[in-house]
Amino acid sequence: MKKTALITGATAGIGRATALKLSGMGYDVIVTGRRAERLEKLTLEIEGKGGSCRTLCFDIQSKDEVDKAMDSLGEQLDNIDLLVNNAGLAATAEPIQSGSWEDWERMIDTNIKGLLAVSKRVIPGMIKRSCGHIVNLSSIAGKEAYANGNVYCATKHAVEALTKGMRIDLLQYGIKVSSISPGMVETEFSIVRYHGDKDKADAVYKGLTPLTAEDIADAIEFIVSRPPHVNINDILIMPTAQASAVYNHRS
Ligand code: 8X3
Repeated sequence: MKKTALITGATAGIGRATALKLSGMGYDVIVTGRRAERLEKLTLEIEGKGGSCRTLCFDIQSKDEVDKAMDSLGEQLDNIDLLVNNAGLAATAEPIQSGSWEDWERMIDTNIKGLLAVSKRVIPGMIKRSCGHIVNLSSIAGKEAYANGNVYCATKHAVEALTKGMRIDLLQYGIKVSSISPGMVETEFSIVRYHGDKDKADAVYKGLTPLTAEDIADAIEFIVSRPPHVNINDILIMPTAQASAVYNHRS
């Protein structure tokens, strides 16, 4: 029987690459995001390759919008085999003394509360069927704090704690819980972090070869294709030119 995967934040970057990868592996995919046009484009691309794709357009920061979208899935909500909690962002790179409350809330509401809102609706179906797999997108920022990372790092540390807590609570139901923790990946991530300043975003990756969204999708393919008795707890994945959150080798 075909499996179903729900991928949040699939309009771009890692979420989009993961949706394409999972569809290529034979999953029926449900892709979520705020930008309807991009979701439609992704659907056409997946369907053009013979895959099946359903879109849910909502803002993950709103619990009401999440609940409405999840309700619209009807029976399919109880039959999600794989949840990839990808939606997340860094909304700023300011020191703690000058960060804005709005940016902090956006990160907390997306990276922590959004992940919880979607998981809360998907987990009951997994429990009913005593199977399922949740893959949370963490980050090197979930392992280390770095200058000007403050609240973003805190949200990713929270994702780490939630991954561990979910794994313990869901153990008795045979539900796998994994995380993947990337270092530098060149996507729209830095453009969002620097509020659209492309020069600042480009400077982050200047002089080194960052990871691509496809590199992360490849690692997710590995995580989800292990045999039933194997769970990958976490993959910490960095560009060769990055040794830690702060040590990079630039040419
Ligand atoms: C994204 C990677 O290095 O900006 O989570 O924290 S980093």
